[in-house]
Amino acid sequence: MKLKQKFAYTALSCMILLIGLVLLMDARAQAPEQAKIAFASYRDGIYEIYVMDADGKNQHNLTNNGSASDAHPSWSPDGQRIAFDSSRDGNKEIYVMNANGSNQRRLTDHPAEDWEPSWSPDGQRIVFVSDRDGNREIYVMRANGSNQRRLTNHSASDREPSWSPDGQRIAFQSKRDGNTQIYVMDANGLNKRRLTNHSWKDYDPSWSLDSQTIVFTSYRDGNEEIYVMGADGQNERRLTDNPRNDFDPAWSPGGQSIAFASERDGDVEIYVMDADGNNQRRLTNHPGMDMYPAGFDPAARLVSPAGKLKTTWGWLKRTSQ
Ligand SMILES: [Ca+2]
Ligand SMILES: [Ca+2]
Ligand SMILES: [Ca+2]
Ligand SMILES: [Ca+2]
Repeated sequence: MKLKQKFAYTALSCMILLIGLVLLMDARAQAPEQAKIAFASYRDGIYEIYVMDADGKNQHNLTNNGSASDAHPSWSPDGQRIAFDSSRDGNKEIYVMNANGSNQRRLTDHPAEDWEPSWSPDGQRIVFVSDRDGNREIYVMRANGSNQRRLTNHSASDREPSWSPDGQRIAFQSKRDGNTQIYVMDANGLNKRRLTNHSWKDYDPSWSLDSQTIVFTSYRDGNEEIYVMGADGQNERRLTDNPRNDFDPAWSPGGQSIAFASERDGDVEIYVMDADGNNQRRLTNHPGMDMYPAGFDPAARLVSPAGKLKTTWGWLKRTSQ
């Protein structure tokens, strides 16, 4: 009897280990092996989600539905999936797809506009914008679309949420003090506070990997430029200096560079620069508008405080003991 129990226990352990390994291999099969940038492009006559290598090579269309606008890509922290918004059902909804464009499915289902998704660093939740309660507010839901609830509650427009990589805070832009400025709140929606205070608009916040710095767009110089500041709103400094618009900054998860959109060459293209603003270079070159870049770097996944693979390995280790 004891031997039988031991055999059953061993068989069960092996089975669980096998399932775990299959899940892990599946995760690795779907996540890109090298750094990628997803973005939205108008080159096909309507916005589609594209992906390219970090050096601009291998650009291809992931959504490819032709009839509706797909924009605002956001990578899951493990690189397996991309959340985005789409108007394919008549109004904007949040969708998710695998990193190769397969298995596109809807997460929200509301007659109001739902858009601008951003994944939590543990991969469990997605923060987004909706005007379902009469004006633009920030909402959060589980990554499968369940348990949707509101985090802001203000008559002014609240938009562009960005979850800090340490999971603690959500940066966003709000008009609540008259003009669009950058704010931050705890991940549960409490403790909202303003980070920028300028007579011209500041918007599009994106966090550095260490959650210490926020990159954003400002109109304070008479055209859009990219700025960075500390997570407390101190030490603002300009990274771009170009008479045309520079906007949509997105920190690469590896922390080495910042992708952004710029009109400096006539139409909107995706550019990248070092985190200090040096070495600005163009990645796309197409007469259609290319914007909303979002980076994924498999190297960053290993150092991420909420790295999903590490969790999986830990679980496997515990299970096999
Ligand atoms: Ca909707
Ligand atoms: Ca609001
Ligand atoms: Ca500029
Ligand atoms: Ca272009």
